Amino acid sequence: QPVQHLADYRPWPFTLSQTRLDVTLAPRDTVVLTELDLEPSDLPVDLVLDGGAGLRLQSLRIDGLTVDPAHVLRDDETLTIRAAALPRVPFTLATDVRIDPQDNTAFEGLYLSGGIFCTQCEAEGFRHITFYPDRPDVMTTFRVTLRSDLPVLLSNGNPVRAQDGVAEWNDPWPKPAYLFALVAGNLVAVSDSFTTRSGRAVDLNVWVRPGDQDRAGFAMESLIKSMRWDEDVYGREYDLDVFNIVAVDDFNMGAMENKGLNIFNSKLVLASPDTATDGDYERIEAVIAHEYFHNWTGNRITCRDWFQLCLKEGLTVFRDQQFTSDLRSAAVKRIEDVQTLRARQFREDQGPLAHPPRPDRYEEINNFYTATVYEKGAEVIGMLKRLVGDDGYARALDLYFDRHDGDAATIEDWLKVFEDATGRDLAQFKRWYTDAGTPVLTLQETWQDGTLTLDFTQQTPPTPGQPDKLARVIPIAVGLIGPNGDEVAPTRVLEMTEDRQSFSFEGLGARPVASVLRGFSAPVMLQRQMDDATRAFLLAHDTDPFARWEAGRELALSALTQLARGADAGDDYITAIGALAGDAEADPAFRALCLNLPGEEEIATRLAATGTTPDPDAIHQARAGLARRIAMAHQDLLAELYDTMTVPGAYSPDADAAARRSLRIAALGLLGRIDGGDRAEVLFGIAGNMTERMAALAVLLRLGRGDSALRMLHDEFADNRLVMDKWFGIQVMAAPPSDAVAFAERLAARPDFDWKNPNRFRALLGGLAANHAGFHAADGSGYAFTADWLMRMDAVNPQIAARMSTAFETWPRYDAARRDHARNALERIASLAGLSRNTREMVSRMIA
Ligand code: HT7
Ligand code: ZN
Repeated sequence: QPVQHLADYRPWPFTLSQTRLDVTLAPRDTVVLTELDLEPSDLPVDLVLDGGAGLRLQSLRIDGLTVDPAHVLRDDETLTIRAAALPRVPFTLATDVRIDPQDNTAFEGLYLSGGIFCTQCEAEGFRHITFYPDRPDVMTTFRVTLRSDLPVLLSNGNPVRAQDGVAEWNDPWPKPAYLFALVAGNLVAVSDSFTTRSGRAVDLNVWVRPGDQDRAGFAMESLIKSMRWDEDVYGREYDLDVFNIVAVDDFNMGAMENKGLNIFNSKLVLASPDTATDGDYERIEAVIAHEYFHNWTGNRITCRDWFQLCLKEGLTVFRDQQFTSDLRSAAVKRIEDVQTLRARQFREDQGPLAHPPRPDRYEEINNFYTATVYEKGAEVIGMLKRLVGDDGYARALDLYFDRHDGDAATIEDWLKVFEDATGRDLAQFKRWYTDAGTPVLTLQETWQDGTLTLDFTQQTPPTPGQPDKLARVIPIAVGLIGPNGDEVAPTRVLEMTEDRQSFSFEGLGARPVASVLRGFSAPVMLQRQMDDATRAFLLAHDTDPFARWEAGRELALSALTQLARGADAGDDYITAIGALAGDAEADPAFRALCLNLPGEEEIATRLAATGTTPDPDAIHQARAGLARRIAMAHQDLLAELYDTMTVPGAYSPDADAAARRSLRIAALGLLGRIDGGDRAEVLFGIAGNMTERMAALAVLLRLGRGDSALRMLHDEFADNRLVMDKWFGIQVMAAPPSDAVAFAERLAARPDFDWKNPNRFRALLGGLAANHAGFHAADGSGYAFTADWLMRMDAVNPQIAARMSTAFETWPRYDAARRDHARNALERIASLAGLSRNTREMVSRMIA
């Protein structure tokens, strides 16, 4: 498949009014009978269907008659019926295809996971099931018959009948093939019901393997909350009689929003206090919501083509972020989202894989399910909302649903509803969708005669294929804090549209401190001269929780980058952070976020952005040293927090309880730097929940004294795949960097390193990539180990290999010796015979 270009979009020259599938399931030789009701366009054109060599075609008929083979062409990716063989009136095309789900290790199309037949069709998986116009703008109704002896047979839409090994499903809502799904297996359900606000009764089921029911209740609660929230906040109701969720162990991503039949990675469904952490619970709640919200933003309104992916993903991430903010702490959620954005999207934007939220070319669409499409796509919507206001946003969304229900839409359609609903011209704003790169916003301040002037400049560094960038619209939320710590000007959103622009605040009595980019009002990097005393002032007094946290973060980064360069620093930070940690008025989760030092990757990013080549070992030492100094300086306070931030009673994953645990764990992590791990040892033995056990284990592993805890965890949970994934991951992630690669090698040699399972593979390889100084070991061993495994995985599951190759995306910023090792590793992958399109595209972009 050659490079795909946005500019080449053409509508499909046929109309498809219904798809009927009849599937007889078997590990080998599954029979897929497909009937497509087609109508040709006016001009005679060939009928080109997607579907490659993996489909064994038994018969091809038009209106019951076999198509003359002379008119049929096949290549590796398509089947073509020449125009001469097609009727000029509506006709039915019937195919009989055989496939082997048992051999499908790529988990794309129909495959088997632990004896469960299931499908993954986004983005282009349906073409591995049958010949089809596998593109999102071809939407039709599906009627599906499933035949199997397995007890549970599910597909999209409403059940029509189920008896004697045959189940029929009818989906009345037209949909593209990527939303098709089927599941068949020995499954049991946790069931409930929901009545929509217009009175439709909906049966809800979360299907899991027998024995897992007692860990599916939280997923069901989350689903019900999501359904209610989408009615209350967006006025969106569910539109079928049944909503099914199925958990499977082998899944390439987190979950999939198939119409009425969401399929989930089991790690995002199954949770109990002894197996899942608070973070797992919060993520399950958010992903259940995300997939449910897709029913409107993605399914009822889908994407015209895959270039528009952020139309559904950015909006749905934005909606799930709003949902979590409403259910939990909005301030904490915003800080967490910004941390994720910086760690994943800013990193992507600074390296060779940078691309716009709406790319205009790709080779392999699966490589574009990225932080830029998802998280930056959500940030762009946040900016739109800030610019048009809450009312304008609500009007625009109502118009979007009214105007585009049933459509396969574009980013242009999306922006047009905002223009029409609010009267605003969004031509310049559109650059956020079409341009890659993170703008650098520079601020200079002047104070004269009671007027504070903020002079901003914006500049976006070149990214692959986009050397020059024009100015964007940047909403900059600003408030002013007076010298006594009171707010003298509440938040005001400045709209920057030029390369340089000044904004003045007049009539001020004394010089205030500007609190800039409140709420992280735009996804930019702010550069501003500020001394540590002023940062500490904002950390103490800012009324905007994000800006307050950010002041502490800047203080920490300022200390850490100086320490990593060999300078002496950190005293201001240590004093300020002690005051905040001891502020009993502040939310414990907020205090925990402030106490957690920036990670090594983030420090490296900051150093690189300010022109210093990051030294992973020096960064590791600097961070460990500062953590130790904080612990020494505040040991009484930290010990008190550790002792008092307990949560009485039975475990609950709610925000308040999780907040207390997060502060307790933050204290534990720091105390572990000076108590030799004694508290962690005790906590690991007595904690009744996985959150505290994992935190304790991380402390012990960092100190090289985790063996007995690891043994205990293994003895207790050897049969629990999800806990064992944690067991694999944390050993490498929390290992002293000099041991990380050796540990990874030892773990990879174990018989229970079931590497073809994406979760297990990600646990180990992702664990190593997350150990910054371990992955970037000076001898190149981290790179070599990772490259070896990527090559092995590529032959089995190209999506996973390509995705994990992003461990290398920052390689150009390191020293020459590391760069040589990384380039060698990437070149070794590039030269592998038979390398998949997925990994080839990623590696060639990284070494371009
Ligand atoms: N829309 C879903 C994306 C997805 C996916 C993409 C490529 C390969 C496998 C996949 N599994 C799921 C998930 C979502 O964003 O909601
Ligand atoms: Zn999504």
